[in-house]
Amino acid sequence: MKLYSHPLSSCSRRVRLALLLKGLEYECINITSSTDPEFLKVNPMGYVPALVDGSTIVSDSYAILLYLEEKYPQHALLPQDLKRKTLNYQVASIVSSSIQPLQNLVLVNYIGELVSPDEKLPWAQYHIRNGFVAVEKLLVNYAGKYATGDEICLADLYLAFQLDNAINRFKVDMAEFPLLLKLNKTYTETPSFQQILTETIKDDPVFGIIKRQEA
Ligand SMILES: N[C@@H](CCC(=O)N[C@@H](CS)C(=O)NCC(=O)O)C(=O)O
Repeated sequence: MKLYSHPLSSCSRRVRLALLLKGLEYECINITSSTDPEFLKVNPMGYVPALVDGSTIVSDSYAILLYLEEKYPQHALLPQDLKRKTLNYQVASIVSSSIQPLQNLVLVNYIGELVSPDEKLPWAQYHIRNGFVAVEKLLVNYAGKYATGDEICLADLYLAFQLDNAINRFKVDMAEFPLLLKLNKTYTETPSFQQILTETIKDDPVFGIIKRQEA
């Protein structure tokens, strides 16, 4: 298997954690330009992640994770219980549709250029907060050690790296999200999450433009 990825991409990190949990070996190819013609042959969108598994090419983390779950069922990422399974779908969808695209670096940079550099941070914080308000309420009666119980599931893969972005990159005030803060503490103390969180590349053309501390 080959994974086209970037160490600081939350979308790539979700997939790398799934591969790690499922014990799957892969070659990791770091993409630092979304206009790389060779990469565009793999994913015409130019976004990471993209997975090549034999003759199967899958891009978009949600599709990749569902593909991995079906093909490699070890360390299941979806609980059997339908209510909890549906919660996992909801959290994944909220993060991937209603938070991450609104705070991705390309859009945040664009807001900075179009409106003002001072608007980048409030823009990102506003959209992250909206999503977190919903997720905190959704999980309040279901969370255990992890988001939807005591096992690491799909929702955790989405939340962990979105929380890292919110707290460390966008300095979101987390005081109103006690459950999410507790989950974040658990993630940062869990070795598999730690392994993915600590991989970085400094200064590259795509992600280095806005440094983590400045965005
Ligand atoms: N829905 C896609 C979003 C992918 C995405 O936004 N990837 C970002 C990194 S998290 C990216 O490739 N950014 C580089 C760029 O936009 O040029 C997924 O979940 O995989």
